[in-house]
Amino acid sequence: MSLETLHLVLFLWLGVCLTALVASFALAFPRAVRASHAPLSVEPRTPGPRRVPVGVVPAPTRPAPDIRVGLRKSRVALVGRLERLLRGREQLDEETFAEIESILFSADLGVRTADDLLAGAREAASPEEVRSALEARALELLRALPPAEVEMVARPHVILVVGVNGSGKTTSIGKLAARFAENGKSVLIAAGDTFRAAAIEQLGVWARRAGAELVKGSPGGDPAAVAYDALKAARARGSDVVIVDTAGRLQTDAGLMGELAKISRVVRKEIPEAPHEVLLTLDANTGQNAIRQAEEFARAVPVSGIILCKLDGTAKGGVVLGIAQEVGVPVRYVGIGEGLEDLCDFEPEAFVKALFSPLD
Ligand SMILES: Nc1nc2c(ncn2[C@@H]2O[C@H](COP(=O)(O)OP(=O)(O)OP(=O)(O)O)[C@@H](O)[C@H]2O)c(=O)[nH]1
Ligand SMILES: [Mg+2]
Repeated sequence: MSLETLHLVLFLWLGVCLTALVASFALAFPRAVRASHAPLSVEPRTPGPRRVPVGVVPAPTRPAPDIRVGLRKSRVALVGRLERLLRGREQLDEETFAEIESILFSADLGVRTADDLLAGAREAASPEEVRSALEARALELLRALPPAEVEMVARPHVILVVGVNGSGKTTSIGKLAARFAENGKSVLIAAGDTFRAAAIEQLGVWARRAGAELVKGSPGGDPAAVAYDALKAARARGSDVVIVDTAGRLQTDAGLMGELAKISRVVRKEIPEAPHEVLLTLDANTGQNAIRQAEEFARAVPVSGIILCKLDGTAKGGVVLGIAQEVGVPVRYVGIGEGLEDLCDFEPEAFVKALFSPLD
């Protein structure tokens, strides 16, 4: 064997030894070896809380719904008639004021609210200024309400939804749940309407659309027990929000109104400060009767906010002003359609501006 061949064999043998040494080191201390090549991934990843447990979350990038669209019928009824009345008038006389009052009545403002707004109209210097004087007074009425914002301090944040039959509870729960889910909150809905046969199924459809979980009892069961179970489940799972649906009931039915108080009591057993919000759904089509409903429901449970539903289908949007003046509970949301996204935050400025804006 030549000297060169001997060097080559020696060199190869050394290479084999070095490779074996590195390999055995890597087996003994895998992390150290990997760390020299790639950034160290510290701990095995434990899955974080699932923010949106079930279903498909709607795209969060869609534009906010336009309250002007929902108030179109009301605006036509109010501003359209005002414009026709005042067009070409030189001055404001008693006859004109009487007609303005009747227009306010027909927009479902109620006697007290209409008179209040009329006092604003009397301050207008000319017919052209009547609309803006009414608008200014309406805004004053709405600004007198307590602020509608609610801070979510507890986990789960518990919302009880109440209202008369068909007023929009279940639909609004779907819309609310979707909003929470879009904001990264995990939502659990309690099917507290055990009375109407198809109610649980209907709520299940909304829960799936919104990306929320559903806790249900048996048909005809005790709604308070369903709410209690839902709270327990939410605590166990670490859900952010629990929304409790309830069966529709007439505000004059003392027995069923008592049932709402019972649901609140039972919920408090599990979480003493719950429910953190009691939202009352009112159908805007019912006009002045909505005010009576709000008064009665507020007597049975501590109503913290109102969802005014179906504003898109009615010219009675002015009822918001009556609610503000006579019930004193803030309107939190406005429903302007049957879709998941058809829920507006109630903002006094935007609402009044949309209600009194000139017709296009
Ligand atoms: N146009 C329109 N329709 C709505 C709105 N909110 C609810 N609805 C419709 O009103 C009807 C009743 O709504 P629900 O959500 O079932 O009302 P509910 O209060 O849960 O009814 P009960 O459970 O029977 O007491 C449904 O046909 C909804 O699609 C809204 O903002 N606009
Ligand atoms: Mg319902």
